[in-house]
Amino acid sequence: QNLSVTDLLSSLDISTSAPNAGAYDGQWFGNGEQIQSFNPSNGKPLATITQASDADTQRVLKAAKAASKVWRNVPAPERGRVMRLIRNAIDDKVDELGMLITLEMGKIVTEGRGEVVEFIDVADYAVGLSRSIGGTVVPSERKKHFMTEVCHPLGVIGVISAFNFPIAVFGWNFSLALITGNASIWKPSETTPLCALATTKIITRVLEAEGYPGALCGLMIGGGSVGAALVESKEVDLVSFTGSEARGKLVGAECAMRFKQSLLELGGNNAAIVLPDANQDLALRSILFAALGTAGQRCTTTRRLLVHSSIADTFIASLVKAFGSATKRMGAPEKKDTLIGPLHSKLAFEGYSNAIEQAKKEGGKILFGGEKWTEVQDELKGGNWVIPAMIRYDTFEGIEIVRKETFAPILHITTFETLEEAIEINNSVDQGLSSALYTQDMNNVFQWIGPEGSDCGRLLYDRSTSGAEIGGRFGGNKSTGSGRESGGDSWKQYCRWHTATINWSNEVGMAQGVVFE
Ligand code: UN1
Repeated sequence: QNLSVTDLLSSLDISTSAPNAGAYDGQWFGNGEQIQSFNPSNGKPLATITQASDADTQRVLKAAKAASKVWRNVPAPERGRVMRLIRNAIDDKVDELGMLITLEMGKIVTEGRGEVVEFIDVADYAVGLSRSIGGTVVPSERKKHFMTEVCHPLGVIGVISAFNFPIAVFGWNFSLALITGNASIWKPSETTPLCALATTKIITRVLEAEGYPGALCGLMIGGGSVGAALVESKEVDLVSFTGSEARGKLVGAECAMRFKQSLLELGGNNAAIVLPDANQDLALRSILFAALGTAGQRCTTTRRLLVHSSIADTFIASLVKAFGSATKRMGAPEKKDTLIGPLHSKLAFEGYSNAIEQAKKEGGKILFGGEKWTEVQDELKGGNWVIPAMIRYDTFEGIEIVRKETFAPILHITTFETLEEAIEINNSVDQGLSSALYTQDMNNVFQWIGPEGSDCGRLLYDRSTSGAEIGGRFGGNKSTGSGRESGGDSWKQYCRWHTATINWSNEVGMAQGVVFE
């Protein structure tokens, strides 16, 4: 914590005096345009990166493909051993990487560190999987036949990640891709390149020390053309994309046109529902974190709050008070007591302002915030600071702004009369990532997770919409996309699957009783 920015960056092998190469294929290089990475809390540049040029991307793609051909023959438990060494190397730098996330993304220290822990957790999970993955043996209907599912690596996994989880989301994909026998190529967000550089350096040093190609963890930093190279390349077998619905729709379509797999983790428009019998103290604290954590910039952030009309006025008044206390602790994210950091970019700032304007036009009543933060200390003047907003509506019906995801701390609030009505509102938007219910009645809980309950990929009860642990499959439904990442059986998506039938009789027995003689 007492390190200077330059010391911190140099402890992670990032230069602040010369441009850092932004492409890696076993060697570091870069011939594209130079970009700078900025600290979002004060607008100051952190370091310069030379992006990957078009030719550079082709070099990384080829190297990854070649590396995948080496790695696919390595037994899975050996892959797991290497994964464990990578996990330990990440763990050795957990505080430094966490602080880098804080500096470059803008999230507070505990959340930055927590994000690295999320990588370590999924790495542990992957190590375990490396001793257990495989298909099942299926009973054959024919005598002396053996039928089994066989899984093999897909080849090269392209990971396009977003600024808000600049390390963990790559960690989810990389860890599963590695133990299932694939190479990865990472295209991080252009605004968090240093997190990607530092992580790739740590991982590839381990790979090389163990005698494996560093290109198993390829990197290409750059903008849309680098992303397009990954999506369009024949060398890439699956694209795992995290980002906006608009962009994700195109990525999904481009992949489908090429018969390429895709995992899409797109927008969330997550609701929390508070019933009259809820533990209101728990609900309040849980919703406060879900709405304000990472300054409202998680895909799992609670964006819509539905409170039963009988408790609405008191509950909402308490939440306004809680927003007030939390906002007093807004400031430099690297300071220990800070709860709310800056927005990551100028673009997010504009998104916030536009959404507030639209909400007002549509009849929303601002209960808290809704403006730029003007009392900001001098040293933070260059940052993207806003006061988190709470906006109340008589109804969400016919209100457009509550139907889209604004990546900023804005909580839209309305009331309801019955659980059925609340579930209908929850399900009425295009997105389907995360959803939370607060109640003390178990019948409500089962209704929530039942066939007529929430349609989201994540169903929470007395828990925040955000802050998932890695053990469960992570992902959403509807316009949030398709596929699942991190836990559960998500690893299966990184494999190609075969059903193998072995006839060890001397008969040409047919299935379904067919006779062909
Ligand atoms: C994201 O915001 O893209 O559940 C991922 C959470 C985190 C992951 C969020 N574990 O909030």
